[in-house]
Order: sequence, then structure tokens, then C-alpha cells
Amino acid sequence: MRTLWQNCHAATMAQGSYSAIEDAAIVSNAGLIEWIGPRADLPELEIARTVDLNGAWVTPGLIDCHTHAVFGGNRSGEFEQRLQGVSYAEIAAQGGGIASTVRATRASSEDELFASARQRVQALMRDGVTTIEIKSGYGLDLANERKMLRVARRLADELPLAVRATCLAAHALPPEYAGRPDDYIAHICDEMLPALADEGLVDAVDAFCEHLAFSPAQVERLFIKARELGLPVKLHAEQLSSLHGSSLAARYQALSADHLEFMTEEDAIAMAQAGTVAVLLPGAFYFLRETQLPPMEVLRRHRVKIALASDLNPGTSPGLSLRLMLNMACTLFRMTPEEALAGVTVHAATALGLGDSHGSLEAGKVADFVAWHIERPADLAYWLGGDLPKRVVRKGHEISN
Ligand code: DI6
Ligand code: FE
Repeated sequence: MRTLWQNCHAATMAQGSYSAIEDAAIVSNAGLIEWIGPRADLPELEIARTVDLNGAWVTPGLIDCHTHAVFGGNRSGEFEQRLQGVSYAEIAAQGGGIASTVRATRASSEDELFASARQRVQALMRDGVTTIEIKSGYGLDLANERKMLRVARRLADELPLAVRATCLAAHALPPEYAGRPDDYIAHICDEMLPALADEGLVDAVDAFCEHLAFSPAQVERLFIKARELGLPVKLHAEQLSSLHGSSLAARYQALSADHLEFMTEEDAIAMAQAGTVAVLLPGAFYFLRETQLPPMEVLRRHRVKIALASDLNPGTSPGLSLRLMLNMACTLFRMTPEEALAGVTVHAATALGLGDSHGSLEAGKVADFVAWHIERPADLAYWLGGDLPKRVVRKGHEISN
């Protein structure tokens, strides 16, 4: 059924800029955008339904391309402890940090994980999010990583949302492998990843490359396995120190390298050449009170595509609003509102391998879009969170929100 959406302006985000169309018209058909352009140029088409958008600004549906939205418990107790002066290292030594979320996640049933994740994902959706990536990484054994990834798949089945599921088994060393990181990597490569991929639960493979997690050599073994299985890779790199994980990711044509505060110019050149997207995570930067800024000028100079995401996780970014991240990217990283919006639309789609089907308003792409009752697109990065009036369309159908 053809639907004409009109009386609106469009920030199409094609080519990574607003590429705005004043007084636009959009024709959706069978879940796709069939035509978009100035209303004056609308071709003769048999239209079944016309929707008046009352002068709204239409953007692509927002894409949160890096989340850890599925987990058990939360760590607000540790947040309180840290504010009373207990260090992250002391908390970790007491069994806190990622390890405490691993315990809580292992102790939760699939239904419990689904119920808590659904609430968080619905909070993100209230910001106009129509596509989300969800990582495993708090199970750290086959049964519990499977449980997390199944929850990610179920969220896609039960919510009007596209979900990409990423296996992050190499997030931290599980207690069973204390002191034996190489053995754990071998276990992921030989047992976990092949099984999870075979069950159709994995869209991409990720790892945490850091002194306190896995080395570049260990990550490379995982990337070789991912390549063998035909799975694209991503990497948490250069968050706390420079190990050139982002260059390694580029060598394996990674979809993205994420965090990147400590990346070098050589890393940026490698990423630009490989088309690896830089995913910046201002929520984690803010929550950890980091001071090392990602090198914006270097990224711009080498034309690395920049995406933004919530990094929603219980330890370093309990962020339930992607629009708040737009504001943080502008205030903390000095991104422009236009760059920030490109970072949660067109470049976020590329960071998920969905660049051909999602992320911009162009004929042939999926009809996921948001009609915002705002004055101009920069409003999306200007307001500090809050619920902006809007209508959300997913695959050509308006969803309640
Ligand atoms: N980097 C982070 O900031 C999070 N994971 C990662 O690889 C931390 C996750 C947590 O603390 O639970
Ligand atoms: Fe993360």
C-alpha cells in the first residue's frame, strides 16, 4: 500500500550531511521508501493514503550502533562507592566491576534478562531509535553468551525494532580462566563462536582490546576465526591506552572501532583506508570523567566516518537516551549537531553493515523515519534529553511510542 507523507521538511542525511529538502514529500511502499524529494516534484503515483505531518522535520530513524543493553542487576551501588572515594581498582579487587555483572547475568533467567532489557530498549526507542546493536559479553561461557544473544533476537521479534547481535565473548576473562587468557581465547575460537554462529545468533564479532582485557595478538586470533566463519568484526579499542587495536581492526576490514580516545594519526589513516567507522561514546567518557579527548581534527582531516552511540552498559555508561549522547558529543567532543546527527543515522548504519538499507532517507532504503515537531534539526542535539514530540515510522507503519 502506497502512503504519501507530506507537509514536512526532510533532513535526509544522504552523504553524511543534512542534505535538507524543504517542503518534502515521501512515498513509502511495502516497507521501503519508494520516492523522496521536493513536494513540487512528486511524480504521478496511485496513492492509497496521505499523512499530514504538520510541518515536522523528518529524519532517518535513529540507530544506536553500540550497546550492552542485556545484563543482570546494575551497578548503582558501585557508583555510590566510587563517589565516596573507593577506586575502580579496589572495587574490582572486591569482585566488583564487570565481574559482578557477569555473576548477576549468569544468575538471571532468559525471561528475566528479556524483561529488564526490554525496558531499557524501550527507553531508547522513546528517543526515535529504530535500529539497535546489542552485544553479549556478560555471560563469558557458551550457555550464558547464548542466553544473552537469544534475548537480543527476541527483542527484535517482539518490538518494532531492527536488532544486530554482536558476540563480545572476549569482553573480560571469566573466573574459570583466571591467569589463562590464551586458553579462553582458544575456547572462544574453537567452541563458543562456531556454535553460536551455527545457531544464527551472531551478526558480528567484537572484543575489548586493552591492558586490562585482551592483547592485540589475542584479538587477532579471534578476528582470524571470525573471518573463517564469514562474520564481520568490530573492536573496543584505544579507550584507556594506545595499543593500536584500531589499526588491527582496519587490517581486518572491521565495520567499526569504538571509543578511540587514545588513537593516533596512523590509526586514523588505516581506518580511513579500510572504511572502518569510528564509533565515539561520549557517555562512557563523561561517566568515567575521562580527560583524553578523541582526536576530532585528525578524524575529520582523514575523512574517517564518525558514528555515535550510547554504549548503554551498567558500568561505564548507564545511558538511556541517544539524544543526550548527541548533546554530549557536541559539548564534550565539539562535534557539530550535523555531524552528531550523521553519527546516529548514516554512519551508524555503516558501522552495523547496514549502509545499503538504513541510515538515510533515500529511495530504496527501509522506510524507518521520525517526524519531529522541532524548529530545526539542530534541536535534536540541543535539548538535554527529554521526550520531544514526534511520530515514529518503522517499515512504513507508524508505531505508538
Ligand atoms: N568498555 C567499557 O567501557 C565497557 N566495556 C568495555 O569494553 C565496560 C563494561 C562494564 O563495566 O560493565
Ligand atoms: Fe562498549
